[in-house]
Amino acid sequence: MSDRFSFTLNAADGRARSGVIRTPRGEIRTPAFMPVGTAATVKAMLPESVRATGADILLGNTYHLMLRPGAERIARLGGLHRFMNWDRPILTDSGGFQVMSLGPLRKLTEDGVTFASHIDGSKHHLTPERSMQIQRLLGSDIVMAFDECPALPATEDEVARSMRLSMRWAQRSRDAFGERPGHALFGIMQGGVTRDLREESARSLTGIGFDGYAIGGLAVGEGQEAMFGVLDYAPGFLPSDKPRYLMGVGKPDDIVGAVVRGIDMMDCVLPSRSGRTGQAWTRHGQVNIKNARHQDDPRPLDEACGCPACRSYSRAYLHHVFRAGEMISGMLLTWHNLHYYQDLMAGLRAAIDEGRLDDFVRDFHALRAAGDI
Ligand code: PRF
Ligand code: ZN
Repeated sequence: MSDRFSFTLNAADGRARSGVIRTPRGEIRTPAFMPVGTAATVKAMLPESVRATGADILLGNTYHLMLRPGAERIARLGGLHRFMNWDRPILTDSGGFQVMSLGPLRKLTEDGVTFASHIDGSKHHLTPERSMQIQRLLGSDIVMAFDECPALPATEDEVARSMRLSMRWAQRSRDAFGERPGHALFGIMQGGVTRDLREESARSLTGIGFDGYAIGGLAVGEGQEAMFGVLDYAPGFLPSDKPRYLMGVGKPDDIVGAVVRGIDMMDCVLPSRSGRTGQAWTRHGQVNIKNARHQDDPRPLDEACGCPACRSYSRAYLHHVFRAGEMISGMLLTWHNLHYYQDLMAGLRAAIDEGRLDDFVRDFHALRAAGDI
């Protein structure tokens, strides 16, 4: 295994690409979906089970881990991989986005963000430099630049001002990260739904130079049509030989649409979070296991799925354990959802490799349009 970080493209179909990111901790097949392990766990899953669904990489969060249990503590305990028993690649988000969406009291300046913890109200300061330090203490394989994602609704002026601040922070992130062989630093494009701002942001980031480029500031309430509108041009502003990561996306049809438009990596809490609220994602669309129509149904959630929930349990059982508030409910549905997401990614990769992505996408939508039976 190489001791460097690299990205190799295997095939392209239209604007979609398949490839592989190589890191000292293992390979990431792209397009990749990253399950979210915010607090050093993918909720309701053992790491070996997450791996069994097909995940090559997890996402962790600077914001949550700095507050609890603390980055210095995790470093003393051997780093995040050892701490959470996941030895494959980990990407960590940089904290700015989470501060703005979770911190109850926050103050933004040129230097960074001061905020109160959502856990105990204690005061903290996060800057590009501190975010880089925390992500190094965690031992993150893919480090994200420190950015700000403006809350919507925002005027174009506000989005422009915020994007330019994020670009100055991107340069400070780059400077503070330094040279770390085997570890990657990704820049984050901002600019809302304004083409000129997206292009300006991409020029700033490519001028600084990163190992990969994220598209931030989407999936924040603008709707799928507006998001796809930006994805119709934004990936084209980024170097084609570097990974492109769409942050915080999404539903299965968002993922398919993003991959078609040239996205290589994504993350979202949806499959794990909705597993704990009784929502399952299948080839036929969304299934609400709470619904009384499942209570006498001996069939699996999806007869074509190879996950443990579908191999060994009926819809009637999944309905029962959800209604009874049993912990196995969240475990089985999360496992199924993550398995479904990874199956979808594997299907997309194979379709790109074989030059039949159009057919794959058509079948994907046709099966969902027919609905759950
Ligand atoms: N920036 C960062 N993390 C993010 C986002 C962003 O814009 C988003 C937007 N969907 C999700 N996570 N740093
Ligand atoms: Zn399943």
